[in-house]
Amino acid sequence: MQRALVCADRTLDLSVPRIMGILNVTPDSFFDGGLFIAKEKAVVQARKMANEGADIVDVGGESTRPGAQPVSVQEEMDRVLPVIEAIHRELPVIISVDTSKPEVMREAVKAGAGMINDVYALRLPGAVSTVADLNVPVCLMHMQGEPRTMQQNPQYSDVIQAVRKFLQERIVECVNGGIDRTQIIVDPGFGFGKSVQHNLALVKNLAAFCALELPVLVGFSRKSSIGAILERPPDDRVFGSVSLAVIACWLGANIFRVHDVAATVDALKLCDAVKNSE
Ligand code: 8Y7
Repeated sequence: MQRALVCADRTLDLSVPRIMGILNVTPDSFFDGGLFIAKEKAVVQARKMANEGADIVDVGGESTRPGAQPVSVQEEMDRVLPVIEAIHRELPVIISVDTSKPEVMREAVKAGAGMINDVYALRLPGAVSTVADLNVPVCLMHMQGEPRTMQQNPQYSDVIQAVRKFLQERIVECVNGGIDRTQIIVDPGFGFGKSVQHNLALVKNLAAFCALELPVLVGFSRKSSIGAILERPPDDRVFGSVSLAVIACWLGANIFRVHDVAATVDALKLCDAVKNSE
């Protein structure tokens, strides 16, 4: 796997675990929705995450929560572009834009984003050619079905095989469409059309995704599978989230999409130190 990603005007060295802090500028996200609608509040939260050690801030303007309402291109741009511009101006972090819409990707990169995070893995029309053109790293995430219905009894005959095959096919499609292979990040997509047992199997078998020899991103921060096992609401899932991050780090994940930056940074520093010991 290559050791660095070139994110427009900033570079992400992958020789150590990297933290992507979550910044939702949506009124309906399950945990922090509505809190950071105002640009100023968003920048304050981004600065807090950067100070705590976030390397990337993932700015999203459309909730992918099961049952969430879709938003128009214009509405999504109105939400994310001012925030991206302000963070790019004020902070040294890499900005990732969490979107599936090619128009939003293009404008976000103009505004200062250096990475695309697409839960549809560039399956919307025009998305592959747009990213090929923009030449920034892109995270391809696996999702079974679509957000509205994906958690209604998800089924696989072999979840590891299915996710791996999907990611391999998306990599081929992206490379054939002109995206440099060294710009691709893969993500098994915890919670996106998966039961608790599917999610656990995906963590345990993370090596299957590392074997693709591309950077691996994981996101389980405060997700419902943690709640199901711990019987805790989203507010009380920090320890659970950090525990899974440590396991994934141990198994080779490179980038961690989290709400709780400070806690995850410390845990992963220790995990990495043990990994690199004799
Ligand atoms: C993920 C994600 C979400 C994830 C990547 C949530 C946008 C749901 N989850 N992107 N986005 N991976 N790459 O609970 O797991 O944060 S939204």
